[in-house]
Amino acid sequence: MKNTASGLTLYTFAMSHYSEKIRWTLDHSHIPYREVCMTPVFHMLPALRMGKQGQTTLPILQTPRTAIQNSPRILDWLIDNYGPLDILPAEHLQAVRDIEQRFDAIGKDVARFLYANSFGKADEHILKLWTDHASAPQAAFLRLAYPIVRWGFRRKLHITAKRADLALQRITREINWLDTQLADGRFYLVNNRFSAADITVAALLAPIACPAQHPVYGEPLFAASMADAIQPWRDRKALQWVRHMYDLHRGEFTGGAFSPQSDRLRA
Ligand SMILES: N[C@@H](CCC(=O)N[C@@H](CS)C(=O)NCC(=O)O)C(=O)O
Repeated sequence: MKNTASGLTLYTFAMSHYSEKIRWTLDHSHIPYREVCMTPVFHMLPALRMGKQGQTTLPILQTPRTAIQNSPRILDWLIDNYGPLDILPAEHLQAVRDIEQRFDAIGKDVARFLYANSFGKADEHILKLWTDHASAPQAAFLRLAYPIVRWGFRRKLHITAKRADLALQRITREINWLDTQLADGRFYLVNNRFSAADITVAALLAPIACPAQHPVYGEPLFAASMADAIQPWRDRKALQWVRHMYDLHRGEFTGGAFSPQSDRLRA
């Protein structure tokens, strides 16, 4: 297990786009951390205990003094404790945070869309992703309980045909917005410089853009299983931009949960 001088541990799910937003922020800012990828269901108790907010969501950043749940709050903490960060420039902070908020708001829709198009069609693949970082007993439990866990996910994320359709509309609206922003030829969303706005948008849309560098969404198997669902957006300028941001700025995953020898490359 990798120790970090900073004493930061980031609790994530490999698949979580909000987790990727923070992981990328830490990697890009050269802030040392250790990443612990959790297993769905088994994350709940630790998340409740660490977050102390009655919420089970990840990411959670455990610092030597406190644990911070919720990705915008983690960025606040990083500004306070590691600022100024070049991706969170004080003079353009409001513009960056507005875009962050805008795309955080469609995170649940992206997850809903992803699971609506995977449950019942790519269950083996979902199960593999859920158990990639599990212990043997956890994996055995999830395999057995998968139908019940899937049912729980459907309920929690309100995965119905109607809500999946609404998710599609809301994602499309933000993709249209991004296309409009990029129409004047700009490369970065705020002040012509790479920022947490670009990271948030690219991370939150990664499940749809499938950038090659992403340890889950860059998997050819995942891209193939979602090919029909994401076809309407695949070649949109906005999604090409996401892949371009990954090409240019994603860099190394330094938390230790993913390496060049990761599951994906071993598979
Ligand atoms: N607003 C939260 C949303 C995080 C979130 O929804 N995380 C999902 C994974 S992408 C999660 O932890 N789901 C499991 C759960 O709610 O128990 C943030 O920005 O951190």
